[in-house]
Amino acid sequence: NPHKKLGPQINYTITGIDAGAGIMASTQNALKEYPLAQNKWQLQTSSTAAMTSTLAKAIKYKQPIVVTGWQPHWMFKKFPLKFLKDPKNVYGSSEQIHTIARKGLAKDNPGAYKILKQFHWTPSEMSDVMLQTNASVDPKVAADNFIKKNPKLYQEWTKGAPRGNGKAVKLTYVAWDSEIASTNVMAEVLNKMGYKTTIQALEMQPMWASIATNAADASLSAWLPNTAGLYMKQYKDKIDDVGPNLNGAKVGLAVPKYMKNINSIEDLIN
Ligand code: PBE
Repeated sequence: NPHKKLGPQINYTITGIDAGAGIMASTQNALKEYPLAQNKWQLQTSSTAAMTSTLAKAIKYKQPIVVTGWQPHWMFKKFPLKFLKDPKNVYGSSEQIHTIARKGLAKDNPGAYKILKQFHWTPSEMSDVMLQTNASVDPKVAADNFIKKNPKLYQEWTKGAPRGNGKAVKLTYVAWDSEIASTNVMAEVLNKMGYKTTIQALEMQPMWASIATNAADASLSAWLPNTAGLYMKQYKDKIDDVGPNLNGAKVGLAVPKYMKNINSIEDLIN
């Protein structure tokens, strides 16, 4: 019923993901700024998997739901979703995903560093890998498939870089679908170039710390300037910001398109 107030229908709840995610911190800010919290709204912590499965169920029955949403992610391909307008710009307009490296990597391993620096792709290229893994293809196989299909990209990324001759590279990442995709592609690219790459999934804080303390070489998981902004602020003197590996990422609140009267975060409290 479009004339019924939204809040009571969904228990004033925004369905979120894991507590450590930047989108959760941004949503806490949104609760204050709009002000949603003052109007009974709350953010429910869960996981990406639980959020997408709750979303799938709501969409199946055309029920209202508000989720923490971001792109690139297969949820926007699989479900009819729209971002809510954010007139107070709490989530920032557009995000980039950056590659960060430990200080000293450029000097110790200039070949791997060059490849990391030259690695750049589009949301739709990243989505190709994510859709494969979402269809249960092993991430390593999905990465390999992608490289085979995109020899030109492989050439661009590795251009002018020396062979690795077994030199070790350790990548850390946060196990979001997007970073599972990028990290596995990078590992396969480095391995094809003769480097010996290991990858390790960590929570957000230890991932940043691993680069800042030289425990790992690089990570492709830094959503900036907003989503991981607090970590960048904390670690910016202790890491090397190699630069963006993807432009045009976006973070915010999302609802199914059939919620025609809800188009802005401000509409949640009307
Ligand atoms: N995300 C996906 C992450 C970054 C990648 C938007 C859920 C977050 O920290 O919120």
